[in-house]
Amino acid sequence: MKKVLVVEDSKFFRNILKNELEDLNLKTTLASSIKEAEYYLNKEHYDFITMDVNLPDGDGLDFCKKLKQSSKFYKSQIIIISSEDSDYLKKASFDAGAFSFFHKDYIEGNLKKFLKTTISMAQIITGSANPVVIVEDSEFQSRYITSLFDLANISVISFKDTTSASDFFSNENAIDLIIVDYYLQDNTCESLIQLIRKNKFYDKVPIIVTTVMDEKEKKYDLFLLGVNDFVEKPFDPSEFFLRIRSHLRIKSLMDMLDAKNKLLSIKAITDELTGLFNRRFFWETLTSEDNRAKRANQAYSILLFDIDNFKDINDTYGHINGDKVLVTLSDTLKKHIRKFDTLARFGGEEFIMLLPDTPKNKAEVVAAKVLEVTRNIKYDFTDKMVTVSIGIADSAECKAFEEVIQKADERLYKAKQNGKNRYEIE
Ligand code: GH3
Ligand code: MG
Ligand code: MG
Ligand code: MG
Repeated sequence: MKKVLVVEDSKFFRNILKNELEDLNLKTTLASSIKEAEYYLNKEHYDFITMDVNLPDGDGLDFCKKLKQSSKFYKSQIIIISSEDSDYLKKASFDAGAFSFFHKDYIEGNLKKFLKTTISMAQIITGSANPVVIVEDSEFQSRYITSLFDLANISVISFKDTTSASDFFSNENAIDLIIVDYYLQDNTCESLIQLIRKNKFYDKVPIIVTTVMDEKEKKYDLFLLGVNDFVEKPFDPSEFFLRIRSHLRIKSLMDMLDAKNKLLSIKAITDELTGLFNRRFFWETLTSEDNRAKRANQAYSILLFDIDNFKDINDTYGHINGDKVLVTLSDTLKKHIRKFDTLARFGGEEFIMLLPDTPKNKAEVVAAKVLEVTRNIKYDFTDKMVTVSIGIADSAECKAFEEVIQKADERLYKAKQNGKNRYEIE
């Protein structure tokens, strides 16, 4: 249950406030002076404070400012309540970090509605998994925005100037939203926005600019720089939450799409059973390596290998155990290849390896290693050794990459003819 502290010296208004708030299922505590309010605030946290301006032991606005500046109390949302309804006082309230401003005549029915909307607005914001970044040079404003996010249970990372923010945005940090003040002490926000939009990592993170200006041209410019929305100060919390909600929802949908696309593209190049690259990916890799090797005047090798007597394994131990051999062999070989080598499943029980910058005399060493590693794998369904035969060819002896594969295939056949569990290189 949310808690409210009413700070009001007039008994009459205290009762009005009490009645108003009680309908809301909020726990209400009454204080008639700053001193009394401090006593309650030190005992427990209040989500909201209604603050009278003229209090017997001081000024409500000053007290508001003091609370907002304190790292202990700044999270309480303060609603200034006054019998005076001037624009000056409203502005002073927001400058003091107030959450909202109410005229005393306007309380009945309206304060309740306001709090109810704000609380439910804050609760409808879902889908933010990462923090929000605030770049704001005014400590008050920064705290105010932070407190709005606190209500919505969203964590905040804040910066006071473009310099420290620039450092942050030069790196890759998982965040869901950026809120930037238009006028910053060391600069306007344009250069920072350009920097953020230059970093591809942040291209789907919405940017909202907070502003007091209503200059259309400037807004157009900012839109063109990649700003997604504007919020004018002082904020109307409900509008703020609605905007944040829609931006966070879009961001989370885009994240979902991104994750799905990533998965799809991984799927498109991966062999489902073994997790190795598939044939299609191998062809693409081979094509680009062939180009690269020609330009660099280097030779690459191809190892084409095939499990020996695999049909017998299937027939004797069953297809499931046959699959187990394919998976175990793949997992084991994956661990033994170099980072820039490509291992793929080329067909049923046939594998292919591309070794960049490796002439075939060096590839021979790799082939010997593959034979040895394969022979040493232990399976739980048989004590028998599983072996492979390998054909080796390199690009130095061929005109085109198709020819390299063809040669490797001929030598694989030769290895089978010559007794299997061996490689052939000529
Ligand atoms: P060789 O030593 O000459 O290569 O003989 P082999 O028995 O390994 O070769 P063959 O081409 O006669 O048989 C290959 C077998 O591999 C037949 C096929 O059913 C099996 N196979 C192909 N893909 C898979 C698979 O994904 N899982 C399983 N369990 N078996 C497969
Ligand atoms: Mg008073
Ligand atoms: Mg075979
Ligand atoms: Mg075969």
